[in-house]
Amino acid sequence: MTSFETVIKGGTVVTEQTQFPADIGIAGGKIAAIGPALAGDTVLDATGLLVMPGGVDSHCHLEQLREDGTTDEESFCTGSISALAGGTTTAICFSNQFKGRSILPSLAEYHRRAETAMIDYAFHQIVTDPSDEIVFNEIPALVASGIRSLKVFLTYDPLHVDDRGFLRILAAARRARALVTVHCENYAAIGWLTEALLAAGMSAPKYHAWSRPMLVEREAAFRAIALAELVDQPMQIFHVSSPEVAEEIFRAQARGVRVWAETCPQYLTLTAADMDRPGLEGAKFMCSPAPRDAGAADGLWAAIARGTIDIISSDHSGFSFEGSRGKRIAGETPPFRDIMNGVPGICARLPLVFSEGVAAGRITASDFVRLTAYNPARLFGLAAKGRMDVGADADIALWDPAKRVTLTNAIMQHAIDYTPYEGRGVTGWPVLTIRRGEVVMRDGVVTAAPGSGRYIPVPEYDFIKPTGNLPNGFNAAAFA
Ligand code: DUC
Ligand code: ZN
Ligand code: ZN
Repeated sequence: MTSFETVIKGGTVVTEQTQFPADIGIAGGKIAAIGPALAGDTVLDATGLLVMPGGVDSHCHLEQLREDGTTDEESFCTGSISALAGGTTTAICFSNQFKGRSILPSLAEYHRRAETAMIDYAFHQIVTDPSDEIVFNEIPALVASGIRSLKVFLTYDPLHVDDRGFLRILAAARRARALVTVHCENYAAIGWLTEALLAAGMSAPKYHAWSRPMLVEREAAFRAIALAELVDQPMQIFHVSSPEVAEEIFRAQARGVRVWAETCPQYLTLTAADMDRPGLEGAKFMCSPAPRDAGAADGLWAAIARGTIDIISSDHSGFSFEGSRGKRIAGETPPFRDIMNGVPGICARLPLVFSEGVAAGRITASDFVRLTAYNPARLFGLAAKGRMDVGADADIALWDPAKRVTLTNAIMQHAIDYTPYEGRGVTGWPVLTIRRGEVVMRDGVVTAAPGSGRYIPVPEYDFIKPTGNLPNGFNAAAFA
């Protein structure tokens, strides 16, 4: 009888399709067998546990470079610990471009920083300045180096690109064969509303939501889809916050546009009312798009059930509440306009989705696997990740589906000084995490060595192929 290096025995294996009792044999960092009565040198008892793929978090801001030479507070090292504590083994993070500057040196610096990671990782490249040099030389070069997704911000100073710039990036992606991911909010509308709110003396964190209502997101999603359709370029819409935005995506998908969508736990669990707290406390819940009203989460779950939304990522953002690098970067009592947007969630993502989704009876455990590991891996071309198949990387999390945990910042093990989910109870918890066959977290204790994570270069893959449907049959992207 074959003896594997490690065997996970007696658990319930959950794939993106189904679940069944089976053992898992691991050899050489890969899943080598799935079946009954397997033997191994090391045996991990999974009796009563769910055996699921390690989470793939396809939207994480880790150690992101800032123009002043500093970085966001969450490093690859601390972010990895937090990820592994929460059952996530792979993340896709953001290399940044500073306007007027070349991408390639900051990409090289980002690679250097990521060498401390303990999770496996790929990169998205943020493109803020689509000059000729960037779209005709640098984007092809970075795609050749294994970065297959470009991120575009339709709002935010200084990241925002206008429609012409967006079209140039879509065209560059089509030529180079990369996916475009997009932050959809209307820049001009937010600027105008912000000016009006501040002029009216409405500067508290709760007015962040007023400055960017659902309409500005829906308009930008509609426009982004139309422009992607014009170029015939596949696209993923990030952090969908409301069912009305999902509706636009549904209509595009129904007419054959290659557009996919993610949402995040903050849009399934937080509301605009969370930002209405005394003093600056509401800043802990400020992210963009803004959390909506209480009914939005039900609408998003419906969009998930319908298949409009494919992924639930964290959009983990490393901004502490205290100190001068995070939420208070502009001082002690800044107006909402000057408070950093984003909430931490790389650890909390999976427990929140499991609890609100599986334990609450909204989705099955297979749906959970599909939304948090299988789909993110497939849609971003990470062939070895997010699946419980022979030959896949042995990235596995053992979950106790009945374990009750009250979330605290200490449990998150991130570098950030708060969690927006403090005191929230969840049902279901990852008790052991395996990355490429190695046990790297047991009962909250992370044992991975810094630098043991690996960069994943992404080759061309099916989802980034254009459909061939072009207005008038003219492929403008071949010329501009
Ligand atoms: N929104 C983003 O687009 N990125 C980081 C955080 C946020 O809230
Ligand atoms: Zn965004
Ligand atoms: Zn983001």
